[in-house]
Amino acid sequence: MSRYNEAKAIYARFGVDADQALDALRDVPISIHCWQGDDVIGFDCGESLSGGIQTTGNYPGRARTPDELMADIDKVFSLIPGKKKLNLHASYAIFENGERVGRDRLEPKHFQKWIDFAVARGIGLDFNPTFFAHPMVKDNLTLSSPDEDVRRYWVEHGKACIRISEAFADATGIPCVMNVWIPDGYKDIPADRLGPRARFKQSLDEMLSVPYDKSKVYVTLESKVFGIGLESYTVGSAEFCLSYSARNNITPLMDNGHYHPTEMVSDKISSLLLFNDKIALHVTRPVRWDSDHVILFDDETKEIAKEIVRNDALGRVFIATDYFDASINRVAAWVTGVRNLQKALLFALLQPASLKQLQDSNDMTALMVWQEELKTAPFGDVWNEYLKRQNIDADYLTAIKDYEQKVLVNRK
Ligand code: RNT
Ligand code: ZN
Repeated sequence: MSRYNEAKAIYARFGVDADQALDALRDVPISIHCWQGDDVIGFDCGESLSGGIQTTGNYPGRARTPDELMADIDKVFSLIPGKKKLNLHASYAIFENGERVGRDRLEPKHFQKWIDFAVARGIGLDFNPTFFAHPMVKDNLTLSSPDEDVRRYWVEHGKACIRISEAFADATGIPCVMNVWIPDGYKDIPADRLGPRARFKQSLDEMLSVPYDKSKVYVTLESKVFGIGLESYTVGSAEFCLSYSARNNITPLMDNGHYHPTEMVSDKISSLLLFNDKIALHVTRPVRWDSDHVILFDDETKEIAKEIVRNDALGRVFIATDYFDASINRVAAWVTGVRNLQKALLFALLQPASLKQLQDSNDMTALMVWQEELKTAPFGDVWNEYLKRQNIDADYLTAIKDYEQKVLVNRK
């Protein structure tokens, strides 16, 4: 008997159909962030990263041009099983023939190369306005700025991005998730907490007043607890973003690096599912802060996946990755993180539905025993079978080392 068939028999004894789990996983799209390849720098203005987020490390091989980034993304995609989308930031606009426009003037044509890239690969595109690392970010403020010129500029940027998102959806035939995150905040204790939030609210209202097709573009709003250099006050707090999303029928986005360290996104998903048709996630790994380490196959990632799967919400949660590690091979970082997220989803799909009944009949003894037994069930054999069915090599390090030697080390 093959290892997979043996594993399948063991899972069957738990009441789990492993084949069904593999089929389900194949259809779960993961929106893979483009910004792991170049340390979140982008192509539009070459500013170094700011906005309270930080990439650390200087491992060789950072993608410096659109062609390099696209080549890296192709390498990454070739090593990841299942359904993918590509998640772009506005700062990845590609200007041609010496043309250069501000972020308030971006148009779909500035992303034509990305559209062609996605269409050729049959994948969808997601999008993010880039409200950071730009000279028009004044005093760490964008949409909440008291300077009307600054605020207007970023409102126009947001509007431009909605139009671009709709063009992405039209070109690919796949809805586009457009996520709004602003870094706005203060390092030290502000004298006015209401004003900036009122201006942010006003700016979002203005941005969202552009007509767009809500079946094509899903606008999401990402909250945060604090950023580096912005420790005392964050305009787009959890309460602000949840309330705004609920009132305005947009989708809340939770990044699991954006909460106090003992607060778990896995515990928040069920509440949001009760009050929203759709929710969105940025899956990352915070190490003591929003450090954006590579996603591991760790307890919280599994718990997040379980909350999506056992609440029957695979079709209601937009799952995206968001991490940036420059201290190791970036392609390896990318692939490892996405594969670990997919592993967590598979792990969740291999949990028996009957666990809920144990809880409801208050058999907490059996619940603990089964949950622990499941941890050492032959998960690896099922994962390897998934890779085999998807024609993906289980060993991805050899291919990456080879790519490093042939391509990445020459980027000096
Ligand atoms: C920052 C947010 C945001 C960014 C990306 C690059 O704390 O997580 O999502 O990481 O947009
Ligand atoms: Zn995020």
